[in-house]
Amino acid sequence: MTTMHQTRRDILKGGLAVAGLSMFGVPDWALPVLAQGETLVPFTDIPDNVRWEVPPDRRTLDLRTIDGPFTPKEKFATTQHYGHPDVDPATYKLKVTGLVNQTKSFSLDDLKKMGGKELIAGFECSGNRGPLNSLCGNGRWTGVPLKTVLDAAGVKTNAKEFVFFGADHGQEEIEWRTQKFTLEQNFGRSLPREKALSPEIFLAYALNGDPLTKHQGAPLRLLVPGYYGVCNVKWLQHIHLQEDAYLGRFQARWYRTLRGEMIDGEMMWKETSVTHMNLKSFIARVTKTGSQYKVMGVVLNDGTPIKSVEVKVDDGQWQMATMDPMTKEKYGWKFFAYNWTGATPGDHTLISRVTDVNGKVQPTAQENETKKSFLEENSQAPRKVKIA
Ligand SMILES: Nc1nc2c(c(=O)[nH]1)N[C@H]1C(S)=C(S)[C@@H](COP(=O)(O)O)O[C@H]1N2
Ligand SMILES: [Mo]
Repeated sequence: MTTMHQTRRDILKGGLAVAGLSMFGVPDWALPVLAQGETLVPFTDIPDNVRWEVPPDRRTLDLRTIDGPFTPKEKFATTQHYGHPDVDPATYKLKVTGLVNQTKSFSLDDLKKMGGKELIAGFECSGNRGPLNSLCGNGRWTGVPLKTVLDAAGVKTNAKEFVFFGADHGQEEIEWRTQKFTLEQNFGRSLPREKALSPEIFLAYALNGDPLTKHQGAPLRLLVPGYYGVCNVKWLQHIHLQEDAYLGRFQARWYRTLRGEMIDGEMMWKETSVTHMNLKSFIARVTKTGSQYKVMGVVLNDGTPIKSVEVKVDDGQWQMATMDPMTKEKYGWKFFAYNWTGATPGDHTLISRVTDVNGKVQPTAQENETKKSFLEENSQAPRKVKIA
């Protein structure tokens, strides 16, 4: 509680002066920290054994502590497969090889000279799911567009697949028919040519104005805005351009979604690689000021503009929530708020759903039932609270 008040003061001191927004008739939830006299209504669905931090390298975001549009670096969720590699920024090089006119090697300074651009992007691990939805965040990243770097190397016309490797590596067992090979592999992900050369793909060296931390992939990481976390290769050290599809473990095997779809009256089972983020909203916290209850939540998607968010209490009607005017960036996460009137003592279930401008509605858990793996879990997610 104290830290939240602290944060509010810090934000106000820091000049993010949005406190005056109420002058323009915007509800004061626009600054999503606990105001004077505001208290958290307890969730009753948080597992007893929850661990927000698993040192040395894992951390999840407790949504109740969101205190502004950008997630501070020390709170940014972090996860990876091979632990944190040691990369010395002084000797660091980004190699660009394969189907380029000229093999290139860039130091961090070289990249900074080409950079200085900003990208605001929401972040979500494809394993992020309810009730806690704690593998997400929102960052203001500084760096250089990938295309600038690729243009410096010169992309050949037959380069179809762009593979991004981190400095982290491990022994992977690769099965082929009756054979098993154990081979050293670096973490790798790929993008098709058209996506890789689109202007928004980004190489970031800073988060919220500070150099990347080791957790966030220092000194350089890939960012594919609107795509799930796994696509954003940390400790990026090598980009390889090739003609053939890349089928590495984290591209083609681990980060796969198995989903049944009715096509022309028949169930088709599709296996797809995790790419763009699916339309999703979830409740972050419920607070109380006097007798007023407020529900605050988060929207994440692939950048398609949002039409509306609705909130439902128990078996009531869907009610329109208000979108936060401070969180409007195309790829950034967005906040919504709902004034919960008529809240009564006891246990309640709250749920939210978002609709985008194309009329796509966040699916119910039932509609997502033919999705067999837990990745890309974007169903409407209930939260349980108890009012004293
Ligand atoms: N090099 C490397 N990059 C990686 C990973 C990894 O294991 N190694 N994990 C990916 C996954 S699954 C996620 S969700 C994000 C996590 O990024 P964060 O720790 O900044 O939240 O990094 C992605 N990039
Ligand atoms: Mo992830």
